[in-house]
Amino acid sequence: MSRTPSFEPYEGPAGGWGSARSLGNILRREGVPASGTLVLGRQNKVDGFQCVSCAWVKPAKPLPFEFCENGAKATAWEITSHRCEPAFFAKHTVSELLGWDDYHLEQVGRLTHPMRYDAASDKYVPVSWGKAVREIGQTLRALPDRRNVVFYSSGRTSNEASYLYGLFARLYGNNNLPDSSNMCHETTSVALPPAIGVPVGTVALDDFAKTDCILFFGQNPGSNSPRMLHPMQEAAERGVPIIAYNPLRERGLERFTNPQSPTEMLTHHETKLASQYHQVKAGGDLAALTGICLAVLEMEDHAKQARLPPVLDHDFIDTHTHGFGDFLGWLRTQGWAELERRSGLSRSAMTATAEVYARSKATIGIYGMGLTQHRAGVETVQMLVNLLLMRGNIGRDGAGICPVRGHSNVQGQRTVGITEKPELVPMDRLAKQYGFEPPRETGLNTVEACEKILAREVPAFIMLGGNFVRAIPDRGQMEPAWREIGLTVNIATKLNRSQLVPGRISYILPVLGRIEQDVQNGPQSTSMEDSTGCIHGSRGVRKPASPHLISETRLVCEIAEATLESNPLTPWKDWASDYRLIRKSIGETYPEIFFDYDQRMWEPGGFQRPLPARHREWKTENGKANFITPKGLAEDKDMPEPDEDALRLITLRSNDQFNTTVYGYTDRFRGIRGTRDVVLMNRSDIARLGLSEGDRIGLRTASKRDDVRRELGGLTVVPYDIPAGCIGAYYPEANVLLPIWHYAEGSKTPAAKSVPVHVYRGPAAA
Ligand SMILES: Nc1nc2c(c(=O)[nH]1)N[C@H]1C(S)=C(S)[C@@H](COP(=O)(O)OP(=O)(O)OC[C@H]3O[C@@H](n4cnc5c(=O)[nH]c(N)nc54)[C@H](O)[C@@H]3O)O[C@H]1N2
Ligand SMILES: Nc1nc2c(c(=O)[nH]1)N[C@H]1C(S)=C(S)[C@@H](COP(=O)(O)OP(=O)(O)OC[C@H]3O[C@@H](n4cnc5c(=O)[nH]c(N)nc54)[C@H](O)[C@@H]3O)O[C@H]1N2
Ligand SMILES: [Mo]
Repeated sequence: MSRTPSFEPYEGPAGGWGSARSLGNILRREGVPASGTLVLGRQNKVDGFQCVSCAWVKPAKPLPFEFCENGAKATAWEITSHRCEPAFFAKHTVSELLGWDDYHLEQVGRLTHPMRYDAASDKYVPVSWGKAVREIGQTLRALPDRRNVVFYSSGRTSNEASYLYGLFARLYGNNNLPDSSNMCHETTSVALPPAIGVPVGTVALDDFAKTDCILFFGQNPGSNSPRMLHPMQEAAERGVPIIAYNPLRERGLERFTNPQSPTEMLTHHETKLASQYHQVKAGGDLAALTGICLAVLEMEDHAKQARLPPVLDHDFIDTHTHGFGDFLGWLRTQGWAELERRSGLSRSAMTATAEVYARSKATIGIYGMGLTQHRAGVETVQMLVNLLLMRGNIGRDGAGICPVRGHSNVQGQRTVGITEKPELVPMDRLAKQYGFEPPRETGLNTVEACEKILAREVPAFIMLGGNFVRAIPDRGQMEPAWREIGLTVNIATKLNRSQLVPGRISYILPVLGRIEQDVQNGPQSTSMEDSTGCIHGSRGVRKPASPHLISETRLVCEIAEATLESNPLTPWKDWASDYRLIRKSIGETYPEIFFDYDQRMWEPGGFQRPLPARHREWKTENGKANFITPKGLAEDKDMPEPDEDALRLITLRSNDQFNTTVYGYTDRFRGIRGTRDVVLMNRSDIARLGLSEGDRIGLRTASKRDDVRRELGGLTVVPYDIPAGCIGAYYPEANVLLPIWHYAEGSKTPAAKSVPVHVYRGPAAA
């Protein structure tokens, strides 16, 4: 692969030929044989497997190829012919591997054998499954204090394995079940329940066909949920306005060529997507949304004066909502100058959005990390709800709120009990079902688990998937602390950095991926929930990468059995042999959602969990949808204000990665090739700071709270169309700059989209 850096604007659309070429490259590189490409035809189909990439809807009537460039890359990554075997570990010390980058680590291939860290040789050495599971069980059992043992999971794990993992943690004695969603849509899970009574979005795929306005805040479908571009394209072609708020001009929001349409490909047909594009300042959405609400209110005032029909949906507001009076009072005290300053947008831009919104009969509000990963993330999501409620846009066809979830089963895990919050779990039912007294104390979320690790108080950390050490903030401090954990268990499919920072006892336990056949007592299937609350079955189709792999579900059962007192009500062996029994148990714990689970999960399109807000039943404390007034607009008290030189760093995903998995060094849509070590900067900032294009610089966190040095060097300055004062750099490389205390208030989601930093010129990093 060419690693000569180049920076040239990309002229193509999202999708199109660029997408077809990029996919061809990765299939070749991963050595996927022709038979492997047949696997793609089973992706997201009834009786096939659910894509391991994002959580976007799996439609009832799929396309012939219901996958996108990045979904196919994720498949190729899992079915790769490369292997990371004991011979590889025999050749390399862990210290040496620590110098490798994320791309090269995962590129070694699929893990094949259980491995245990040997401190004397600084290498991982093979171990038998029996020995590994026994030692983990004995170590956990022997711990004098179980309160700070952590059970992390990443959002790819199936409902079946997740349910048992949550049960295991609770039987063990705590609710320390942080998951990747703590770093991502936890803000959604905290913001939505008091507002509309559900923790998830209310929009179904059908709504895209019925909507007449789409508002898009801080989500990048071209890279992170490309199948979403199909319903968006259909909407755009029907003339539906799509309004984007994003500091960067993301190609996937601008134009799209459907790579699955021969005509579009041959004629280079492009659909223009966004009809308005507003480059809001990072963290400026609370002000921007307030501005749109204020403009709607001004239109209402004007309509009243002119005796025109009202702009607000008064019937809806009166019948269904609470808090409108307070909200209105607050809104009337907001001044345009302040809103413009904080959002970085003009009054006319916000008013232009309001005008389209006010004409629409059914609006969908979509958002992603651009809203959730900020200090005021919770209030910002609630402000988007306020805007939708003003015109009754929740609980009606073609309308609603649509958080675009990340990992393919991150939503389902939460539904079946992966949470540190005991109030979200039917503990009384668990108590009865399994004859024990579940812990009622709130457990640790991701940030709190990190704090405990920094305080050297965590004796053991189990990681069911993911790459925790690489994904979390404050890596510089976390890695040394991580080494002092007594036991770290990495349940994984590929080599990653978390495994290279071993605890005192450390294991790598390799498991089957979702695309692989899982045969226990007969072939098994699992299930996942997509972004729209639909739950689907999934059946692996490929031969496993190695005969030594076991399934995640079985592994959870084996570790639980080796750790816990035996209990006839928890039949770990039976569960591991036949996953239908797990689904039956899930159905007993959650009868309202998972009745007839085994049949319904194979329905085309899956089955939708009950979402009362979809039909205007509000499961909030007061039985109403609530307008929630923010405390104020001072969006980020961690930002050193006023400080001319401080910049807001947005940590970004490229089009060639899935979280910490780096597929390559081509961020095609942003025209960045051959490197990830860049800082995207507005030309005026480059000039103001006395820099030039191509300079090598470093970033240093502007911390007001502690004197920890957080630095990242060796970055190349790339002029970019990004608002002045905001800069971009890639995640996870930039995580070393993100302080653990910089998170969204209320949800503790790390505020990865505005890290206060200063630029320094200094020695280039290695
Ligand atoms: N191929 C691929 N697919 C993925 C992933 C992946 O890494 N690769 N990750 C998966 C996961 S776990 C998740 S959570 C999702 C993430 O998907 P997204 O939610 O799209 O997350 P990001 O790419 O981090 O950032 C989203 C967008 O927010 C914009 N943004 C940044 N700051 C602001 C702001 O202050 N305001 C506004 N309005 N916009 C802002 C950025 O420019 C970017 O376009 O995708 C999932 N799907
Ligand atoms: N600065 C900054 N930090 C961020 C973000 C950001 O935008 N900016 N985004 C945050 C978000 S949204 C998220 S979700 C987190 C991601 O955090 P995680 O979910 O913890 O990380 P991933 O990179 O998705 O995990 C990749 C690893 O998962 C393992 N894996 C893959 N498939 C399987 C499987 O089927 N089973 C098992 N057991 N293991 C598997 C592989 O070994 C691979 O190395 O990062 C967060 N961190
Ligand atoms: Mo995520």
